[in-house]
Amino acid sequence: MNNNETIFALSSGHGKSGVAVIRISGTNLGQVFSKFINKKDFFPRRAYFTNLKDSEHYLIDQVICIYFQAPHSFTGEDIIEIHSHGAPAVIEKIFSYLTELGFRMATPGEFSRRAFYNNKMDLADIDGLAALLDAQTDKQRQNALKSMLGTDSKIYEAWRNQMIEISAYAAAMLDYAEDELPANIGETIRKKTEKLHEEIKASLSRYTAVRAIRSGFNIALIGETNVGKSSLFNAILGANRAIVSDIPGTTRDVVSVQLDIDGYLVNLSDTAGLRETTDTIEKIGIQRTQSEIENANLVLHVIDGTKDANISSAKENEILVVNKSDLASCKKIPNAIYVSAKTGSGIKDLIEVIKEKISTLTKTTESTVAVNARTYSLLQDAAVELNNATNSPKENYDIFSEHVRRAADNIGKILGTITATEVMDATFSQLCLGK
Ligand SMILES: Nc1nc2c(ncn2[C@@H]2O[C@H](COP(=O)(O)OP(=O)(O)OP(=O)(O)O)[C@@H](O)[C@H]2O)c(=O)[nH]1
Ligand SMILES: [Mg+2]
Repeated sequence: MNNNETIFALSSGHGKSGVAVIRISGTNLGQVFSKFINKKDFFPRRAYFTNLKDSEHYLIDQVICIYFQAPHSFTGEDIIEIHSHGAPAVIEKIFSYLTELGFRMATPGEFSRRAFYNNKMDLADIDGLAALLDAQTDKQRQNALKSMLGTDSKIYEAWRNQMIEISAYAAAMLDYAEDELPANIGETIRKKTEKLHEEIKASLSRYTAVRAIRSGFNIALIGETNVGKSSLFNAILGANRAIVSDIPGTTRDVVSVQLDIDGYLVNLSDTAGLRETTDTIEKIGIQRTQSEIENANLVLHVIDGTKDANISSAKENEILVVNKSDLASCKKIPNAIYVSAKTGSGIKDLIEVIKEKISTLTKTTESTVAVNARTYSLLQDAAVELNNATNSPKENYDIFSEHVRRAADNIGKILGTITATEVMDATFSQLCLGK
């Protein structure tokens, strides 16, 4: 990819809108800016209202232009922002004018790639940016923002620096006499390595919670047929999405919706009731229910309160919900939530319990790195190397040093300090055009 080319993209959303923002990034864009605003002198970071004209001096649109001078811009290059009216025809016309000027449309993630090469962002920051652009709920926004603003990078950087230092000391032990090195250095670096190993393991254990914040908590309504799962699903949603009937086996496929509960994104699924069946389609539905249970962060196990249930306690990550409590003969099960999908009683309490479960699951994520799918395996590799280092023979410091160095390289890959092309491509391709 030629980095000298001037690129442009629509940075605002597609479709009809009041204002569209088109960004142009390249080197020495001062003259182009001067032409756009028809002024010789101008200041960076100042909004100029102008009649933007094409090469034949026909008016394209009345726009606002801002010039960001390198290196004080998102990409670290010169950037021009054009704020035009948001009509698709205006955007098209500006694009064809920019193409005439010899600029080309950016590929997805190309702006961020340039920001990375110009040391404006590391890969952990870009992961955060990608998550922020996807954020639908407030917690997702907070979590992504933390990564994007470099909080995660600082932790990774500190880990990596310690590993490099440990590895260097271990290597030095081979070349220097004991009295030339700090006292007890062997023991000190082993202890430090163990501590790093513990910290990384703790971060890895939070992966599920971070993933749940980023992609949503999977909550599945399960139970026998006719207990009122679909009715509860509709009651929680406040809308009639799933079909309800008194025929057992009504729901045959998984019906899912996304909800915002207390700022957390929740994927709520209604499933086919569990029972022995010979019906081929219902069997497939029941298989799907099983895989929903496996993927669920939380299961709402629904029981019909009018029937004798032989369940007395909830499993881990399960809430027992006794439905049809409006009917008289409800038997008592400890720790279960009593609701009526019909009258709506108890639904609020159920939502409160769901909120509590989510907040317990996410509590541990507050102050550490947001491990995502890309960083997960790199952190795992680093943990394995550190473990190998601490288990290496006491006197064999060259092997120890090599394992810790490799762990440092894995952390380097998270930040992009050490990059493989595939890692970079995967990271940037998460982003949309104009970022
Ligand atoms: N009285 C009363 N009836 C209910 C309540 N919830 C559901 N029902 C009735 O129970 C029957 C079954 O409800 P569904 O919501 O379809 O049950 P389901 O668990 O989804 O059933 P399947 O999809 O067949 O597994 C319907 O006739 C509902 O009207 C409730 O809280 N009280
Ligand atoms: Mg149903």
